[in-house]
Amino acid sequence: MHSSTISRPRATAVGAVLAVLTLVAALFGNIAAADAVEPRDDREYSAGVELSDAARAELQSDIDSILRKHPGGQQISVNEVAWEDGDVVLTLPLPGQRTASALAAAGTRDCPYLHTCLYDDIDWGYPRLALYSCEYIEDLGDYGFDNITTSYHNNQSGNAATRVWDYDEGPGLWTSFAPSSSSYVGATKTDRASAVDPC
Ligand SMILES: [Ca+2]
Ligand SMILES: [Ca+2]
Repeated sequence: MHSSTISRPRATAVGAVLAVLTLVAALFGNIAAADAVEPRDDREYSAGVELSDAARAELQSDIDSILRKHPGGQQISVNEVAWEDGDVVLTLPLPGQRTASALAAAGTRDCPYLHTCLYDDIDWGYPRLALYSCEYIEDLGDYGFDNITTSYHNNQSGNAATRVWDYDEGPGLWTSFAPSSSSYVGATKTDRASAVDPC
């Protein structure tokens, strides 16, 4: 909590502290309920040392399914598929992180610099689709991301605008200007994005 918080009557401050403690307890409760949730750590991913054989097989099964359904993709790591020479990269959560929204709630805006990213879950929860090229995408379904986006992180430079539509030539949903992000695009816009002009 910031020390600059406007001073309040003691009763209110105690209430606020209790509310925070309740929230923290709820978050930890969720984490405890999820199986084998581990903090996200890209170094461990690339090293692959934290994945059991079963977890790796489960993940590979998902990757294989994506490669079958969305032609032109190439697996570039244990949990990533790239299209368009790497301009489009889909990153899956590791097994055990599928219910890790509570962890993501800590705020992991992790879109690579100069990219604009769409996320399936609130608070930048994976799967994540990272876009580099400014090439207009008329069907996010080409990359398994049609009607999926729930949060976003535009980490491009120079105020670059990312525009998102419900469908090609359909109603606009939102425009973001780099750098910016949203932990939740809202009930009327979530799981609707189908076309995007990255920049
Ligand atoms: Ca979603
Ligand atoms: Ca749509």
